[in-house]
Amino acid sequence: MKIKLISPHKQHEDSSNFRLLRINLPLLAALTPPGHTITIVDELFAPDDLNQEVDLVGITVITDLVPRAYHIADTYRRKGVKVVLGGIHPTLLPEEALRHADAVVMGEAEGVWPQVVSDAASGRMQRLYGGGKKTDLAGLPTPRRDLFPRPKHRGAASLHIGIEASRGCPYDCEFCCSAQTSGQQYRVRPPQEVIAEIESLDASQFFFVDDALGLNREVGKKLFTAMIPLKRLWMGQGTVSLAEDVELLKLMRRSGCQGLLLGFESVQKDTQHEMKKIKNLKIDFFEAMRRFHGEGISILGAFVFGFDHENRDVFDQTYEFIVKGRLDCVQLRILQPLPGTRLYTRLLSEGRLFEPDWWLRGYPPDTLLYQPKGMTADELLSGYARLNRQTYSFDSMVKRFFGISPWERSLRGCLTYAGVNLSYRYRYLKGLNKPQPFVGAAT
Ligand code: B12
Ligand code: SF4
Repeated sequence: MKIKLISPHKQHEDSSNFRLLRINLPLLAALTPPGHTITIVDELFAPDDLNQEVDLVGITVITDLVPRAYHIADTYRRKGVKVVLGGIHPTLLPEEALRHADAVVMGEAEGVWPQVVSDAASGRMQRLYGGGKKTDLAGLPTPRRDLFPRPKHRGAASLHIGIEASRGCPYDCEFCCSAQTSGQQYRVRPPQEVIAEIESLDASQFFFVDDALGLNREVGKKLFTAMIPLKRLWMGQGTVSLAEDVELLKLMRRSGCQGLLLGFESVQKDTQHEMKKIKNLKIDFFEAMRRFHGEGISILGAFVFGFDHENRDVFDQTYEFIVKGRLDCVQLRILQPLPGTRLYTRLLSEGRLFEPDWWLRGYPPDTLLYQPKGMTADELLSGYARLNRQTYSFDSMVKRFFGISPWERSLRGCLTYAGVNLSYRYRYLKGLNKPQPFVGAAT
């Protein structure tokens, strides 16, 4: 069979921010039994050619990309091509996905994809696969990155290669679907297998796609120690609690860590308790930032606005922390009630969602989709817009730059700092980060 694996992307959105060579489709390709021809299309780099002759199409779907993914699926099905949908969104809403597919794979592909392919080849595909037990991460095949189309246009140099060292997250933040998709058990890949994969990469820098890198500190220390001689540069995402362990931070730095994306979510204590994410943290946010910077690790801090316990002071308090904590870069978001999360179920039962199936309409990420509680919709949207303006101002960029001493920042670090901050500023000025007032909100 000719199999095409597609990662959809919004056709109108500027994607200059962060380019990642993802691992899910290369992993799927590696799991495919021999005897089939596979192509991978990532629309982040070029739109899919919907006229190509293929026998089976597999599409990975996250909620943000549902309209485009369903459009591609419907187009192929109209031509008689069999379509399989998989990934986070079909796992959470399989019934909805089945309206646009011949088959849906729920959960991780490792245990089921070879079966899906052989069923498709013999014309006996079932409607629903998977949803069973989680994958043992020992012995995962090496993702077929060789099948990934390498972009040749400007900016291709900033492409990061995705790699994973763990799956799952023990926390259960109300707004997150991780518990339902990756599970609450934190599973790690054996460090020697991760090392072998890094050694096989023809790249000097990569990005760990793990939700919570280094959460198992013992395994994390083994991994980072073994990475030191490889002399690669990397970034990843983790939780603020990593800063509790200075030895771990030192090993991360020595293994080539350039920066981490950390979900601070909120600076207000009541909201932190509402989320249950950060309540057992043994150090405060400022001390955490001092420790990361002390090891030369840059921090992209992520904050979310619109939690029920939050009041309108949160914007000034967040800005104060961003500047005093000298955050290297900042990602600001309005809370999004993703389907399948406890937040979604609660807001739906409280009658506070403006449109229960909002993801089918393709709203931009910062649309206010529900009636807030701790402040009015107007206060939330205008406070959020003000904070964006302040955070991405040149004044703030200059003040934050000195978090890590300029003598400790490499030339590359300075250029990255400028590049990332300017691209966020550009996004904001272009309106991508401006909140969209939603018709129906009580102001
Ligand atoms: C790396 C990452 C990014 C990267 C790359 C995005 C991407 N689309 O890959 C960046 C930083 C750009 C990013 C951005 C965003 N992200 Co993000 N991201 C991740 C992260 C941390 C890892 C993804 C990954 O590679 N996982 C490892 C692979 C192996 O897992 P997987 O993709 O789930 O694939 C497995 C199965 O699902 C299945 N599978 C997947 N696809 C398919 C397809 C078929 C046909 C089959 C059979 C099986 C199958 O098989 C795979 C192997 O078992 C996940 C969290 C997570 N742990 O998954 C969040 C996550 C995907 N992101 C999320 C969100 C919300 C976003 C943003 C919307 C944030 C924002 N507000 O801007 C944007 C959207 C950008 C966009 N339009 O692409 C949410 C999605 C929630 C949802 N309901 O869809 C997640 C799940 C985080 C979370 N827990 O909330 N993200
Ligand atoms: S810590 Fe991060 S990945 Fe884990 S449940 Fe909370 S938001 Fe999701």
